[in-house]
Amino acid sequence: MLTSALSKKVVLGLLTCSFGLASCSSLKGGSKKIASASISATKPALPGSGTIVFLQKGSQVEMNLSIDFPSKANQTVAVHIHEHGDCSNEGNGAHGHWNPTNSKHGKWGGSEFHLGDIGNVKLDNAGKGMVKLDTDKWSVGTGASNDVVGKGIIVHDGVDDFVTQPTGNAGSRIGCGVIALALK
Ligand SMILES: [Cu+2]
Ligand SMILES: [Zn+2]
Repeated sequence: MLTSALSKKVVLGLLTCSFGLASCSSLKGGSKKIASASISATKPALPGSGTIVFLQKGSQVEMNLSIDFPSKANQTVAVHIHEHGDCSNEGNGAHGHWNPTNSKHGKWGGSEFHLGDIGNVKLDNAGKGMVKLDTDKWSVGTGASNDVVGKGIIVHDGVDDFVTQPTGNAGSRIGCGVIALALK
């Protein structure tokens, strides 16, 4: 039991540390909460993968997202947290954007936005892209309405216009993952 918990921690440590030194040092505290999701392609014609990690550090949550969709090289794709941790039916099981504050869809940090509105990710010429976000608007493993655990992460085929309600007109869903608590 102890051994498996420890090895899990080491694996996650490596995963998180690959995103940067700040995440590595914060793991040393031992009491941090981490949630993560592995993102898989929903359509065989548009292969891809990704990882998202949420690390709670005091009142702040640090999010690191990394995606790799070769067919979308040199393009921009929208990524949101959706309300259900359900990737069935090509990601449509995740339903709409996670919106516990009953806000309008918008751009993160704007006057109004969903708590799931991570936004657009620019992919490089290999189809890889990364986003880092620090916020006190989310929590990890608290069971509160702003807890990211149990939600879905969706990668879209198109760009979020930040205006169209309630979706941002971001197109179909090409990637999906379920956010789960990784360790306490
Ligand atoms: Cu979405
Ligand atoms: Zn939204």
